[in-house]
Amino acid sequence: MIKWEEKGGIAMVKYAFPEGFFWGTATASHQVEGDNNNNDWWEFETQGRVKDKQISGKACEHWNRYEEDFDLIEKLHNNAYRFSIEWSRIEREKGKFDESAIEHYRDMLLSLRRRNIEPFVTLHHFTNPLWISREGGWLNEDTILYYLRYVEKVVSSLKDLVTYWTTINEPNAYAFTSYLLGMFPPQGKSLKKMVKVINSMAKAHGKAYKIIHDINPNSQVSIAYNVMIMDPVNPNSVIDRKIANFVDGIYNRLFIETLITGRFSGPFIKEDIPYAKDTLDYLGINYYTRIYLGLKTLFLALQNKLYDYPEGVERSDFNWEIYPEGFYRVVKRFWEMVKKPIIITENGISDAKDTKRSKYLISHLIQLHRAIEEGVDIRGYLHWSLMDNFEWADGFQQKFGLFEVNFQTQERKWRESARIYSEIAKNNGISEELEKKYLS
Ligand code: GBH
Repeated sequence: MIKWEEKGGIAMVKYAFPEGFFWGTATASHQVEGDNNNNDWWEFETQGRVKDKQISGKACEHWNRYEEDFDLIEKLHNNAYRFSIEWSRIEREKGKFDESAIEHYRDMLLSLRRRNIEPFVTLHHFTNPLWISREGGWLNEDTILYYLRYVEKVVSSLKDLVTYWTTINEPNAYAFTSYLLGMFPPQGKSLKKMVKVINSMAKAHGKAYKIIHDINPNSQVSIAYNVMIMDPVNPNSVIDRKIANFVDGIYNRLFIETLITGRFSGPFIKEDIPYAKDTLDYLGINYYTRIYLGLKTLFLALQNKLYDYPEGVERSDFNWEIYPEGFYRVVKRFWEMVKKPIIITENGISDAKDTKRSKYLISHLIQLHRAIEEGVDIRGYLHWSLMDNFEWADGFQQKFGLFEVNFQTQERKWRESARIYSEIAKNNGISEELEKKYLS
Protein backbone atom coordinates (compact mmCIF):
# COMPACT_ATOMS: atom_id res chain seq x y z
CA MET A 1 0.00 0.00 0.00
CA ILE A 2 1.26 3.45 -0.86
CA LYS A 3 1.55 5.71 2.14
CA TRP A 4 0.17 9.26 2.26
CA GLU A 5 3.74 10.71 2.34
CA GLU A 6 4.93 8.71 -0.66
CA LYS A 7 2.22 10.21 -2.81
CA GLY A 8 3.22 13.72 -1.80
CA GLY A 9 0.38 14.21 0.62
CA ILE A 10 -2.29 12.84 -1.67
CA ALA A 11 -4.27 10.10 0.02
CA MET A 12 -4.54 6.89 -1.90
CA VAL A 13 -7.55 7.18 -4.04
CA LYS A 14 -9.72 4.16 -4.70
CA TYR A 15 -12.26 5.87 -6.90
CA ALA A 16 -10.30 8.26 -9.11
CA PHE A 17 -12.19 10.73 -11.29
CA PRO A 18 -11.05 11.83 -14.76
CA GLU A 19 -8.38 14.50 -15.02
CA GLY A 20 -9.83 17.99 -15.17
CA PHE A 21 -13.11 16.86 -13.61
CA PHE A 22 -15.22 19.81 -12.40
CA TRP A 23 -15.85 19.80 -8.67
CA GLY A 24 -18.23 22.49 -7.56
CA THR A 25 -21.36 23.60 -5.83
CA ALA A 26 -24.56 25.20 -7.09
CA THR A 27 -26.87 27.99 -5.92
CA ALA A 28 -29.68 30.06 -7.41
CA SER A 29 -30.08 33.84 -7.21
CA HIS A 30 -33.35 34.06 -5.35
CA GLN A 31 -32.33 31.46 -2.79
CA VAL A 32 -29.11 33.18 -1.74
CA GLU A 33 -28.78 36.79 -2.91
CA GLY A 34 -31.32 38.53 -0.70
CA ASP A 35 -33.65 41.46 -1.45
CA ASN A 36 -34.92 40.11 -4.74
CA ASN A 37 -38.04 42.17 -4.30
CA ASN A 38 -39.05 42.48 -7.92
CA ASN A 39 -40.03 38.93 -8.88
CA ASP A 40 -43.03 36.63 -8.60
CA TRP A 41 -41.55 34.73 -5.68
CA TRP A 42 -41.19 37.85 -3.54
CA GLU A 43 -44.85 38.61 -4.20
CA PHE A 44 -45.82 35.02 -3.33
CA GLU A 45 -43.85 35.19 -0.08
CA THR A 46 -45.22 38.54 1.02
CA GLN A 47 -48.71 37.15 0.47
CA GLY A 48 -47.85 34.62 3.18
CA ARG A 49 -47.84 31.57 0.93
CA VAL A 50 -44.56 30.00 2.02
CA LYS A 51 -44.42 27.59 4.95
CA ASP A 52 -44.86 29.46 8.24
CA LYS A 53 -45.27 32.67 6.22
CA GLN A 54 -41.53 32.97 5.77
CA ILE A 55 -40.03 35.40 3.28
CA SER A 56 -36.70 35.14 1.49
CA GLY A 57 -35.74 38.58 2.85
CA LYS A 58 -31.99 38.95 3.09
CA ALA A 59 -31.51 35.22 2.37
CA CYS A 60 -27.72 34.59 2.58
CA GLU A 61 -26.81 38.14 1.50
CA HIS A 62 -24.76 36.48 -1.19
CA TRP A 63 -25.24 39.59 -3.32
CA ASN A 64 -22.88 41.47 -0.99
CA ARG A 65 -20.94 38.59 0.49
CA TYR A 66 -19.95 36.73 -2.62
CA GLU A 67 -16.21 37.33 -2.08
CA GLU A 68 -16.42 35.69 1.32
CA ASP A 69 -18.40 32.82 -0.22
CA PHE A 70 -15.88 32.39 -3.02
CA ASP A 71 -13.18 32.13 -0.34
CA LEU A 72 -15.09 29.12 0.97
CA ILE A 73 -15.29 27.64 -2.51
CA GLU A 74 -11.52 27.91 -2.75
CA LYS A 75 -11.18 26.19 0.59
CA LEU A 76 -13.32 23.37 -0.80
CA HIS A 77 -10.64 22.95 -3.49
CA ASN A 78 -13.39 23.40 -6.02
CA ASN A 79 -12.74 24.43 -9.61
CA ALA A 80 -16.35 25.22 -10.57
CA TYR A 81 -19.33 27.17 -9.26
CA ARG A 82 -22.86 27.26 -10.61
CA PHE A 83 -25.07 30.27 -9.89
CA SER A 84 -27.93 32.04 -11.60
CA ILE A 85 -28.57 35.51 -12.92
CA GLU A 86 -31.70 37.18 -11.63
CA TRP A 87 -33.76 38.39 -14.58
CA SER A 88 -35.78 40.71 -12.31
CA ARG A 89 -32.58 42.58 -11.43
CA ILE A 90 -31.37 42.87 -15.01
CA GLU A 91 -34.73 44.04 -16.33
CA ARG A 92 -36.66 45.58 -13.46
CA GLU A 93 -39.08 47.11 -15.92
CA LYS A 94 -40.04 45.81 -19.31
CA GLY A 95 -37.37 46.73 -21.83
CA LYS A 96 -35.22 48.71 -19.38
CA PHE A 97 -31.94 47.01 -18.69
CA ASP A 98 -30.02 47.85 -15.55
CA GLU A 99 -26.34 48.11 -16.47
CA SER A 100 -25.26 48.23 -12.84
CA ALA A 101 -26.79 44.79 -12.19
CA ILE A 102 -24.93 43.40 -15.20
CA GLU A 103 -21.74 45.01 -13.88
CA HIS A 104 -22.29 43.30 -10.57
CA TYR A 105 -22.48 39.85 -12.18
CA ARG A 106 -19.40 40.79 -14.20
CA ASP A 107 -17.53 41.48 -10.99
CA MET A 108 -18.60 38.12 -9.61
CA LEU A 109 -17.38 36.39 -12.75
CA LEU A 110 -14.07 38.23 -12.67
CA SER A 111 -13.58 37.18 -9.08
CA LEU A 112 -14.25 33.54 -9.98
CA ARG A 113 -11.85 33.72 -12.92
CA ARG A 114 -9.12 35.20 -10.72
CA ARG A 115 -9.53 32.18 -8.49
CA ASN A 116 -9.53 29.71 -11.40
CA ILE A 117 -13.08 28.69 -10.72
CA GLU A 118 -15.10 27.87 -13.83
CA PRO A 119 -18.49 29.59 -13.75
CA PHE A 120 -21.64 27.72 -14.78
CA VAL A 121 -24.26 30.38 -15.34
CA THR A 122 -28.00 29.73 -15.25
CA LEU A 123 -30.20 32.28 -17.01
CA HIS A 124 -33.54 31.28 -15.50
CA HIS A 125 -33.97 29.52 -12.18
CA PHE A 126 -37.68 29.52 -11.27
CA THR A 127 -38.18 33.28 -10.76
CA ASN A 128 -39.73 35.75 -13.19
CA PRO A 129 -39.77 39.55 -13.10
CA LEU A 130 -43.11 40.82 -11.79
CA TRP A 131 -43.93 42.46 -15.09
CA ILE A 132 -43.58 39.05 -16.75
CA SER A 133 -45.85 37.25 -14.30
CA ARG A 134 -48.39 40.09 -14.53
CA GLU A 135 -48.54 39.57 -18.28
CA GLY A 136 -49.30 35.89 -17.83
CA GLY A 137 -45.88 34.35 -17.20
CA TRP A 138 -44.97 31.31 -19.25
CA LEU A 139 -48.52 30.79 -20.46
CA ASN A 140 -48.16 33.96 -22.51
CA GLU A 141 -46.17 33.16 -25.63
CA ASP A 142 -44.69 36.66 -25.68
CA THR A 143 -42.68 35.59 -22.63
CA ILE A 144 -40.50 33.51 -24.97
CA LEU A 145 -39.56 36.66 -26.88
CA TYR A 146 -38.95 38.67 -23.72
CA TYR A 147 -36.80 35.89 -22.35
CA LEU A 148 -34.75 35.79 -25.57
CA ARG A 149 -34.21 39.53 -25.52
CA TYR A 150 -32.96 39.24 -21.93
CA VAL A 151 -30.71 36.30 -22.86
CA GLU A 152 -29.20 38.21 -25.75
CA LYS A 153 -28.48 41.19 -23.51
CA VAL A 154 -26.85 39.14 -20.74
CA VAL A 155 -24.85 36.84 -22.98
CA SER A 156 -23.45 39.62 -25.12
CA SER A 157 -22.45 41.52 -21.98
CA LEU A 158 -20.73 38.55 -20.31
CA LYS A 159 -19.60 36.44 -23.25
CA ASP A 160 -15.90 36.93 -22.56
CA LEU A 161 -16.23 35.47 -19.08
CA VAL A 162 -18.62 32.55 -19.46
CA THR A 163 -18.36 29.32 -21.44
CA TYR A 164 -20.98 27.15 -19.73
CA TRP A 165 -24.54 28.46 -19.96
CA THR A 166 -27.68 26.86 -18.60
CA THR A 167 -30.67 28.37 -20.37
CA ILE A 168 -33.35 27.17 -17.96
CA ASN A 169 -33.20 25.33 -14.68
CA GLU A 170 -35.49 22.31 -14.54
CA PRO A 171 -38.17 23.30 -17.06
CA ASN A 172 -39.92 20.05 -16.15
CA ALA A 173 -39.88 20.60 -12.39
CA TYR A 174 -40.81 24.25 -12.84
CA ALA A 175 -43.83 23.46 -15.02
CA PHE A 176 -44.84 20.56 -12.79
CA THR A 177 -44.65 22.43 -9.49
CA SER A 178 -45.94 25.81 -10.69
CA TYR A 179 -48.68 24.73 -13.09
CA LEU A 180 -49.81 21.25 -12.05
CA LEU A 181 -49.21 20.84 -8.33
CA GLY A 182 -49.92 24.49 -7.57
CA MET A 183 -47.12 24.66 -5.02
CA PHE A 184 -45.07 27.42 -6.65
CA PRO A 185 -46.37 30.67 -8.16
CA PRO A 186 -48.63 31.10 -10.09
CA GLN A 187 -50.19 28.05 -8.39
CA GLY A 188 -51.71 26.52 -11.50
CA LYS A 189 -53.49 23.18 -11.18
CA SER A 190 -53.82 22.00 -14.72
CA LEU A 191 -52.11 19.32 -16.75
CA LYS A 192 -52.86 21.26 -19.90
CA LYS A 193 -51.16 24.40 -18.61
CA MET A 194 -48.19 22.38 -17.47
CA VAL A 195 -47.73 20.86 -20.91
CA LYS A 196 -48.07 24.30 -22.49
CA VAL A 197 -45.29 25.67 -20.28
CA ILE A 198 -42.96 22.77 -21.08
CA ASN A 199 -43.67 23.43 -24.75
CA SER A 200 -42.90 27.14 -24.45
CA MET A 201 -39.73 26.47 -22.53
CA ALA A 202 -38.55 24.01 -25.19
CA LYS A 203 -39.07 26.75 -27.77
CA ALA A 204 -37.30 29.29 -25.58
CA HIS A 205 -34.36 26.95 -25.09
CA GLY A 206 -34.12 26.12 -28.80
CA LYS A 207 -33.95 29.77 -29.79
CA ALA A 208 -31.65 30.71 -26.90
CA TYR A 209 -29.24 27.98 -27.95
CA LYS A 210 -28.78 29.65 -31.31
CA ILE A 211 -28.56 33.17 -29.90
CA ILE A 212 -25.85 32.14 -27.45
CA HIS A 213 -23.84 30.34 -30.14
CA ASP A 214 -24.15 33.27 -32.53
CA ILE A 215 -22.70 35.54 -29.86
CA ASN A 216 -19.93 33.13 -28.90
CA PRO A 217 -19.45 29.94 -30.96
CA ASN A 218 -17.33 28.43 -28.18
CA SER A 219 -20.19 28.48 -25.71
CA GLN A 220 -21.33 25.24 -24.13
CA VAL A 221 -25.08 25.40 -23.74
CA SER A 222 -27.41 23.15 -21.83
CA ILE A 223 -30.34 22.99 -19.49
CA ALA A 224 -30.32 21.61 -15.96
CA TYR A 225 -32.76 18.74 -16.09
CA ASN A 226 -34.35 17.37 -12.96
CA VAL A 227 -34.66 13.63 -13.18
CA MET A 228 -36.57 11.62 -10.63
CA ILE A 229 -36.58 7.87 -10.72
CA MET A 230 -40.21 6.86 -11.08
CA ASP A 231 -40.82 3.28 -10.11
CA PRO A 232 -44.22 1.62 -9.85
CA VAL A 233 -45.50 1.06 -6.30
CA ASN A 234 -46.22 -2.51 -7.26
CA PRO A 235 -44.00 -3.70 -10.14
CA ASN A 236 -46.40 -6.59 -10.79
CA SER A 237 -49.36 -4.31 -11.32
CA VAL A 238 -49.97 -3.34 -14.93
CA ILE A 239 -51.91 -0.26 -13.87
CA ASP A 240 -49.12 0.94 -11.55
CA ARG A 241 -46.57 0.42 -14.29
CA LYS A 242 -48.72 2.33 -16.76
CA ILE A 243 -49.16 5.25 -14.38
CA ALA A 244 -45.44 5.35 -13.58
CA ASN A 245 -44.61 5.29 -17.26
CA PHE A 246 -47.11 8.04 -18.07
CA VAL A 247 -45.71 10.42 -15.47
CA ASP A 248 -42.15 9.46 -16.38
CA GLY A 249 -42.94 10.32 -19.99
CA ILE A 250 -44.10 13.81 -19.19
CA TYR A 251 -41.63 14.57 -16.44
CA ASN A 252 -38.44 12.79 -17.46
CA ARG A 253 -38.77 12.54 -21.23
CA LEU A 254 -41.04 15.08 -22.93
CA PHE A 255 -38.78 18.14 -22.78
CA ILE A 256 -35.54 16.33 -23.45
CA GLU A 257 -36.94 14.27 -26.31
CA THR A 258 -37.98 17.49 -28.00
CA LEU A 259 -34.36 18.61 -27.94
CA ILE A 260 -33.24 15.32 -29.41
CA THR A 261 -35.87 14.83 -32.11
CA GLY A 262 -37.17 18.34 -32.81
CA ARG A 263 -40.67 17.05 -32.18
CA PHE A 264 -42.83 17.94 -29.19
CA SER A 265 -45.13 15.06 -28.53
CA GLY A 266 -47.10 15.65 -25.35
CA PRO A 267 -50.70 15.26 -24.36
CA PHE A 268 -52.71 18.20 -25.80
CA ILE A 269 -49.84 19.45 -27.97
CA LYS A 270 -48.06 17.71 -30.81
CA GLU A 271 -45.89 19.81 -33.06
CA ASP A 272 -42.55 20.02 -34.79
CA ILE A 273 -40.06 22.44 -33.29
CA PRO A 274 -37.20 21.91 -35.73
CA TYR A 275 -35.00 24.64 -34.29
CA ALA A 276 -35.01 22.88 -30.89
CA LYS A 277 -33.42 19.79 -32.38
CA ASP A 278 -29.86 19.04 -31.34
CA THR A 279 -29.53 21.97 -28.97
CA LEU A 280 -27.50 20.43 -26.17
CA ASP A 281 -23.73 20.75 -26.07
CA TYR A 282 -23.76 18.83 -22.83
CA LEU A 283 -26.52 17.66 -20.54
CA GLY A 284 -26.95 19.08 -17.04
CA ILE A 285 -28.63 16.61 -14.70
CA ASN A 286 -30.12 17.38 -11.30
CA TYR A 287 -30.72 14.20 -9.34
CA TYR A 288 -32.10 13.87 -5.83
CA THR A 289 -34.43 10.96 -5.32
CA ARG A 290 -36.94 8.35 -6.44
CA ILE A 291 -40.70 8.44 -6.20
CA TYR A 292 -43.16 5.58 -6.44
CA LEU A 293 -46.18 5.89 -8.63
CA GLY A 294 -49.35 3.91 -8.99
CA LEU A 295 -53.06 3.96 -8.46
CA LYS A 296 -52.66 4.82 -4.79
CA THR A 297 -50.39 7.78 -5.62
CA LEU A 298 -53.10 9.31 -7.74
CA PHE A 299 -55.46 9.36 -4.79
CA LEU A 300 -52.73 10.77 -2.57
CA ALA A 301 -52.01 13.47 -5.13
CA LEU A 302 -55.61 14.58 -4.97
CA GLN A 303 -55.04 15.24 -1.27
CA ASN A 304 -51.78 17.01 -2.05
CA LYS A 305 -49.75 14.21 -0.53
CA LEU A 306 -47.35 13.23 -3.17
CA TYR A 307 -45.09 10.50 -2.11
CA ASP A 308 -45.83 7.14 -0.74
CA TYR A 309 -42.55 5.65 0.33
CA PRO A 310 -42.39 2.13 1.61
CA GLU A 311 -41.50 1.77 5.28
CA GLY A 312 -37.88 1.43 6.21
CA VAL A 313 -36.18 3.37 3.43
CA GLU A 314 -33.64 5.93 4.50
CA ARG A 315 -34.84 9.49 4.00
CA SER A 316 -33.70 13.09 4.19
CA ASP A 317 -35.24 15.84 6.33
CA PHE A 318 -37.45 16.51 3.32
CA ASN A 319 -38.60 12.90 3.53
CA TRP A 320 -37.07 12.14 0.16
CA GLU A 321 -35.70 8.63 -0.23
CA ILE A 322 -31.92 8.34 -0.28
CA TYR A 323 -31.31 6.18 -3.31
CA PRO A 324 -27.72 6.26 -4.63
CA GLU A 325 -28.23 3.49 -7.22
CA GLY A 326 -30.82 5.75 -8.80
CA PHE A 327 -28.03 8.16 -9.67
CA TYR A 328 -26.30 5.43 -11.66
CA ARG A 329 -29.56 4.45 -13.37
CA VAL A 330 -30.24 8.07 -14.32
CA VAL A 331 -26.87 8.88 -15.84
CA LYS A 332 -26.76 5.58 -17.75
CA ARG A 333 -30.24 6.15 -19.12
CA PHE A 334 -29.66 9.73 -20.21
CA TRP A 335 -26.26 8.92 -21.66
CA GLU A 336 -27.92 6.31 -23.90
CA MET A 337 -30.60 8.82 -24.81
CA VAL A 338 -28.58 11.97 -25.40
CA LYS A 339 -25.02 10.79 -26.10
CA LYS A 340 -23.62 14.11 -24.96
CA PRO A 341 -21.20 14.82 -22.11
CA ILE A 342 -22.99 14.99 -18.78
CA ILE A 343 -22.43 17.46 -15.99
CA ILE A 344 -24.21 16.91 -12.72
CA THR A 345 -25.64 20.37 -12.13
CA GLU A 346 -27.27 19.46 -8.80
CA ASN A 347 -27.25 16.62 -6.28
CA GLY A 348 -27.60 16.94 -2.54
CA ILE A 349 -29.63 16.38 0.58
CA SER A 350 -31.65 18.30 3.13
CA ASP A 351 -29.97 17.30 6.38
CA ALA A 352 -29.84 19.93 9.11
CA LYS A 353 -27.85 17.78 11.51
CA ASP A 354 -25.40 16.68 8.83
CA THR A 355 -25.57 13.09 9.98
CA LYS A 356 -26.38 11.76 6.50
CA ARG A 357 -24.81 14.17 4.04
CA SER A 358 -21.29 12.72 3.96
CA LYS A 359 -22.63 9.24 3.34
CA TYR A 360 -25.04 10.59 0.73
CA LEU A 361 -22.19 12.38 -1.00
CA ILE A 362 -19.79 9.46 -1.03
CA SER A 363 -22.34 6.83 -1.99
CA HIS A 364 -23.66 8.97 -4.84
CA LEU A 365 -20.18 9.73 -6.11
CA ILE A 366 -19.31 6.05 -6.12
CA GLN A 367 -22.35 5.38 -8.30
CA LEU A 368 -21.23 8.17 -10.61
CA HIS A 369 -17.78 6.66 -10.74
CA ARG A 370 -19.30 3.31 -11.63
CA ALA A 371 -21.02 4.91 -14.63
CA ILE A 372 -17.78 6.64 -15.68
CA GLU A 373 -15.96 3.29 -15.55
CA GLU A 374 -18.60 1.90 -17.87
CA GLY A 375 -17.90 4.63 -20.40
CA VAL A 376 -20.39 7.36 -19.57
CA ASP A 377 -18.81 10.73 -20.32
CA ILE A 378 -19.33 12.65 -17.08
CA ARG A 379 -17.36 15.86 -16.79
CA GLY A 380 -18.32 17.34 -13.46
CA TYR A 381 -20.27 17.25 -10.23
CA LEU A 382 -21.84 20.36 -8.71
CA HIS A 383 -23.24 19.76 -5.25
CA TRP A 384 -26.48 21.38 -4.13
CA SER A 385 -25.72 23.45 -2.23
CA LEU A 386 -22.80 25.57 -1.12
CA MET A 387 -24.72 26.78 1.93
CA ASP A 388 -28.15 26.66 3.57
CA ASN A 389 -30.57 28.89 1.73
CA PHE A 390 -34.17 29.79 1.00
CA GLU A 391 -35.71 26.48 -0.02
CA TRP A 392 -38.67 27.91 -1.96
CA ALA A 393 -42.09 26.93 -0.60
CA ASP A 394 -40.42 25.29 2.41
CA GLY A 395 -38.48 28.34 3.50
CA PHE A 396 -35.32 28.14 5.57
CA GLN A 397 -36.00 24.92 7.49
CA GLN A 398 -34.77 22.58 4.80
CA LYS A 399 -31.00 22.77 4.90
CA PHE A 400 -29.03 21.65 1.88
CA GLY A 401 -25.76 23.43 2.71
CA LEU A 402 -22.28 22.05 2.95
CA PHE A 403 -21.89 25.19 5.05
CA GLU A 404 -24.37 25.97 7.79
CA VAL A 405 -25.67 29.54 7.74
CA ASN A 406 -26.76 31.46 10.80
CA PHE A 407 -29.41 33.71 9.30
CA GLN A 408 -29.23 36.18 12.21
CA THR A 409 -25.52 36.85 11.92
CA GLN A 410 -24.87 35.58 8.38
CA GLU A 411 -22.03 33.50 9.76
CA ARG A 412 -21.06 30.48 7.64
CA LYS A 413 -19.91 27.38 9.48
CA TRP A 414 -18.13 24.31 8.18
CA ARG A 415 -20.12 21.13 8.39
CA GLU A 416 -18.26 17.83 8.53
CA SER A 417 -19.55 17.04 5.04
CA ALA A 418 -17.92 20.22 3.72
CA ARG A 419 -14.57 18.94 4.98
CA ILE A 420 -15.22 15.60 3.32
CA TYR A 421 -16.15 17.27 0.04
CA SER A 422 -13.03 19.40 0.22
CA GLU A 423 -10.88 16.30 0.64
CA ILE A 424 -12.57 14.56 -2.29
CA ALA A 425 -12.12 17.54 -4.60
CA LYS A 426 -8.52 17.95 -3.54
CA ASN A 427 -7.73 14.30 -4.26
CA ASN A 428 -9.94 14.20 -7.36
CA GLY A 429 -11.45 11.06 -5.95
CA ILE A 430 -12.50 9.03 -2.95
CA SER A 431 -10.05 7.19 -0.75
CA GLU A 432 -10.65 3.76 0.69
CA GLU A 433 -10.55 5.28 4.17
CA LEU A 434 -13.46 7.57 3.35
CA GLU A 435 -15.45 4.76 1.83
CA LYS A 436 -14.86 2.57 4.88
CA LYS A 437 -15.61 5.31 7.34
CA TYR A 438 -18.94 6.29 5.85
CA LEU A 439 -20.26 3.30 3.99
CA SER A 440 -19.59 0.32 6.14
C1 GBH B 1 -34.01 21.68 -7.23
O1 GBH B 1 -35.31 21.27 -7.51
C2 GBH B 1 -33.93 23.17 -7.48
O2 GBH B 1 -33.26 23.43 -8.70
C3 GBH B 1 -33.27 23.93 -6.37
O3 GBH B 1 -33.53 25.29 -6.54
C4 GBH B 1 -33.76 23.41 -5.04
O4 GBH B 1 -33.30 24.16 -3.97
C5 GBH B 1 -33.29 21.98 -4.91
O5 GBH B 1 -33.74 21.20 -5.97
C6 GBH B 1 -33.72 21.30 -3.62
O6 GBH B 1 -35.10 21.17 -3.58
O7 GBH B 1 -42.57 17.48 -5.95
O8 GBH B 1 -43.69 17.84 -3.84
O9 GBH B 1 -41.38 17.81 -3.93
C7 GBH B 1 -35.57 19.90 -7.38
C8 GBH B 1 -36.96 19.58 -7.88
C9 GBH B 1 -39.11 20.51 -7.71
C10 GBH B 1 -38.23 19.16 -5.95
C11 GBH B 1 -40.13 21.06 -6.76
C12 GBH B 1 -39.24 19.74 -5.00
C13 GBH B 1 -41.44 20.61 -4.82
C14 GBH B 1 -42.72 19.88 -4.99
N1 GBH B 1 -37.92 20.12 -6.99
N2 GBH B 1 -40.44 20.09 -5.74
S1 GBH B 1 -42.60 18.17 -4.65
